[in-house]
Amino acid sequence: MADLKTLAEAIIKGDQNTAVEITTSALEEGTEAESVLKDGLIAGMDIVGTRFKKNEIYIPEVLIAARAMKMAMKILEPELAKAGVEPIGKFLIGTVRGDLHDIGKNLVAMMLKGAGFEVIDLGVDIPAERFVEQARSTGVQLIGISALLTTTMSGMEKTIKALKGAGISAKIMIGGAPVTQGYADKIGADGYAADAASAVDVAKSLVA
Ligand code: B1M
Repeated sequence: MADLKTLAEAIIKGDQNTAVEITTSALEEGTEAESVLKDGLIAGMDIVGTRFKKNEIYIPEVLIAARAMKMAMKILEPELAKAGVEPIGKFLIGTVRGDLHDIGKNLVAMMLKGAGFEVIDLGVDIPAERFVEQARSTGVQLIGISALLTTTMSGMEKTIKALKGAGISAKIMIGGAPVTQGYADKIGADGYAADAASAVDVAKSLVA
């Protein structure tokens, strides 16, 4: 019988073969897809997030865990869709215009997926108008903007103004190495997170 605790442990260790094996056998044995997601994959990623926050593990371990989660999710996603399992929220994310840094943004996106969000990743160098257009067409509840350069940070303010000006009601959170809570408050963002694990906590609190 597939053991979801062992599945969570495989995610924590970043053991993608075991993660895929247990996910497959759990589904074959008739375990509900939602339970595999919550009690196996998300349970594992929760622990990864907590350890990352406490500096017990570092970015490479998080990336390896996220890769294992991604492989297992490939098997699980069609079953979740069949079962009509809703994500806990829809999150649109991108790196601001003029900025090509995406390692941190990708990590945030992976952790959000790990926590049960549906993530629409626009990529890098995203102008304000594209955020607006995509927010409108996808109907997301949350929008995340990342910036790594002091020279591109002002693009976040422009993007927030454009989103609010267009009447988009989604909550907006920002992050990236030069960004601070003070800056987030100044430009009218609804949330700020210093790292990928905290981004999950902030996102959850904004959709609650
Ligand atoms: Co760039 N770069 N870079 N770079 N680069 C920095 C950021 C820099 C600090 C290096 C330095 O000078 N010491 C500096 C910025 C200085 C400043 O503005 N204050 C810099 C510069 C100047 C530049 C160029 C201008 C260099 C040049 O060409 N002269 C150029 C700009 C290009 C452009 O964007 N237009 C440039 C280019 C590049 C590469 C393309 C070579 C490459 C990017 C590759 C890629 O991303 N695909 C690169 C890299 C790798 C870096 C460093 C070395 C590493 C960044 C990184 O990935 N960190 C960086 C120096 C450094 O940080 N040591 C540097 C790891 C990542 C996991 O952390 O992105 O902070 P981070 O993400 C964290 C948090 O910030 C947070 O969570 C993440 C995970 O915990 N977070 C969010 C991020 N987004 C979030 C969003 C959220 C919430 C949290 O909510 C939505």
